[in-house]
Amino acid sequence: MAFSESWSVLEPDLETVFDHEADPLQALADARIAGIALRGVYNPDHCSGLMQRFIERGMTRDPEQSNPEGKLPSRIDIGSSLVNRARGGLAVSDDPAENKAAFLQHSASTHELFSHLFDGFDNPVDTLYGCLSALAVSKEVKVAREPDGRLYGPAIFRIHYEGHEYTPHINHVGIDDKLFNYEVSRFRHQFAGLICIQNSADDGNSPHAVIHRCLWNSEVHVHLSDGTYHEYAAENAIEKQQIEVQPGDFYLFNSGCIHQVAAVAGNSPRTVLATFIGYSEEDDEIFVWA
Ligand SMILES: O=C(O)CCC(=O)C(=O)O
Ligand SMILES: [Fe+2]
Repeated sequence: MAFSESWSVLEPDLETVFDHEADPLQALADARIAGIALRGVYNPDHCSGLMQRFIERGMTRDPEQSNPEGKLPSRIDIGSSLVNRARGGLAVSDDPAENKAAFLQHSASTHELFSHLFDGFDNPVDTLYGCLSALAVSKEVKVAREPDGRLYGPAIFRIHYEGHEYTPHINHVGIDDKLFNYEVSRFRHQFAGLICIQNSADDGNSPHAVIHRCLWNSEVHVHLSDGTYHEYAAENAIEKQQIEVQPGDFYLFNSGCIHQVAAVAGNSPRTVLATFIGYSEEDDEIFVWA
């Protein structure tokens, strides 16, 4: 059986990926592969250097700080999140136009922050975009933007503390979030592209993203909403694949496939540099945002 017919993770380098798939992003869009991992694209020492900087500058909390009643947030973001600002906990209004203006303004501040945040280290956002560009065949990878040129935030650091879990879900601006007033809703497929910055354990017990070979459909939606997805997956023998990564590894998957990450345990927050990616077969642009 050809590698591309098996539901696996392509790795470890670009050459291998292109050996197996002439157009790896199309393979992801078709859910023929679970994901792509490119190992060691970012210096692990710079990963730990950045974590230290975030704590020193008060951008995230020191995991040693006590959290007796578990009241402190289990996830801290550095950057702008479209979904959180358009319709989630950081929305400023009930008016979608006001939320959009506020999101784009916040995104501008993220561009300013990221222009100096990495001073003294390699720029991990550039590394992530470089990986995507290398994987894109005849398409141009760009920071997502509105037709008037206003840019979305280019990427986000998500720092996950003890207890933080992603139960099975999808991420798709059109299908799931219904944000049709944003340019990124034009894309048929949505991917997630990340760099692992810190695992919550280095003994193999850190949680990682698990991708299910199951694209969103209305039947699955019902099971996701009523909490019976696991039963549905077992009954239908849905394949799944864990994308195991180490600090400095890039990984990419179709976020329109059901995916999950188990709860973080312990005092080392699981940290990723994360993006979403809009992709359509016939579109010569690939938009990236967070
Ligand atoms: O942290 C991860 O590996 C994936 C989180 C996630 O669900 C996503 O980026 O869509
Ligand atoms: Fe997700």
